[in-house]
This record gives sequence, C-alpha cells and structure tokens, in this order.
Amino acid sequence: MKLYSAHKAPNPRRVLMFLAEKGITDVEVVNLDLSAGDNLHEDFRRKNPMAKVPVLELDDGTCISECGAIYRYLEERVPEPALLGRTIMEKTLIEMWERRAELSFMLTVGHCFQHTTGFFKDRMTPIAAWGEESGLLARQFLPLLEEQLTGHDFVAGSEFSAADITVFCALEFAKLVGMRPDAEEFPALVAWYQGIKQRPSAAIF
Ligand SMILES: N[C@@H](CCC(=O)N[C@@H](CS)C(=O)NCC(=O)O)C(=O)O
Repeated sequence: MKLYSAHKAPNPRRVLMFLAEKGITDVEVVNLDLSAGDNLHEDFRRKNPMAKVPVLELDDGTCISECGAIYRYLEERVPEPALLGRTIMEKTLIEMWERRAELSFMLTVGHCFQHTTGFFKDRMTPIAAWGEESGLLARQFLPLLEEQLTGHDFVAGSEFSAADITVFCALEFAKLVGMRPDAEEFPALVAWYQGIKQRPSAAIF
C-alpha cells in the first residue's frame, strides 16, 4: 500500500496516527509538496479527483480518499485494536463524534487557516471575513468537547477511537491560527489533550 501524504498536513496526519495505533507498517508514505501544487497535477487527480491528500493506494491500484473511508478500509482489514467501535452503540457514537469533529472543527479550523493566511491563494480566493468567522465557529466546538470530556475518558466514550484522532489532529492544526484551549476554561479538554500527546502515535507527523 502507498499513502499519499504531505508533511505537517492535518488530514494525512489523521491517517498516519490511525496506522500507528493499528500497528500497520507495510505502507510506503509518499509526501507531496502541497504549496508547490504537487496535488493539482493530472496524475494525482487520477488518484483523487478532489486533488487532496490523504490517498491510500492499494496494491491493485484502487485509490481511497477521504479519511473516514480510509479509516473504514483499515479497520476492516485490521480489526484490532478497534478504532471505530465494536458494539452497535460504540460504532454509532464514534461515527457521531468523528463527523462532528471533522465537519464542525477540522473543517472550520481549515477554513480559518486558508482564508486568514492565504496559504492556498494560488488556487482559491481567500476571504478574510470568512476566515475570521470560521475561527469563531471552530471555537464554538471547544465547550462541546469540554462537556463531553468531563465524565468521559475519551471523545466518544470510555475507549480511545478515531474520534480522538480527528479532534487531536484538528487541535494541533488550530495552533497555527492561535487557538490553544486554556486549562482554566477547558480543564477536561486540556487534560485529555495532554494524555493523547503522550501516545507514540501522536509523535508521527
Ligand atoms: N475531507 C478530506 C479533506 C482532505 C484535505 O483537505 N486535505 C488537504 C490537506 S490537510 C489538502 O490536500 N489540501 C490541498 C489543497 O487544497 O490544494 C479528507 O477527509 O481526507
């Protein structure tokens, strides 16, 4: 298998962390230079018409993009340790939190980053006001996390899961736009973050 990735990019980091937690090592990582537009070339678009990383290319040439789909493939291939849940309720709650984390946090932090920094101004039109608004929307997710992590060890309940990976990678990304939850305001979130940071998979980036 090959993973098309990019240094310091938050979505590929989710898959790298997932692979590390699963102990899957037979993956060749190919790093693209996103700022140089490696992902925009026709040959890469044939792997993912969305022109985004990560892409997991299987040995038969099948290309899987979207982190959630890659998570699913890897979970089915290597069920243990389960990161998408075992019981119906675990699976359901992990998917609920994973989708919340992706849509209401990773995506809003991403829009804040792209629209305030102009990082991809060669391929999109940054709108500063949308960047600021997205930053506010991203911050609105922090109290939800605080509430959930007060009384739960992990984002989707009592077990570490893909939802923790997505929240962790989005929080790390959020540092680039100056968003660092404060321990006084978000004690449970910060304690959880420090715990995740200790996992060997959090260092692979
Ligand atoms: N929904 C996608 C998001 C992928 C994504 O936004 N990838 C970013 C890197 S974190 C990217 O490839 N950006 C390059 C570009 O927009 O040109 C997923 O789950 O994989």
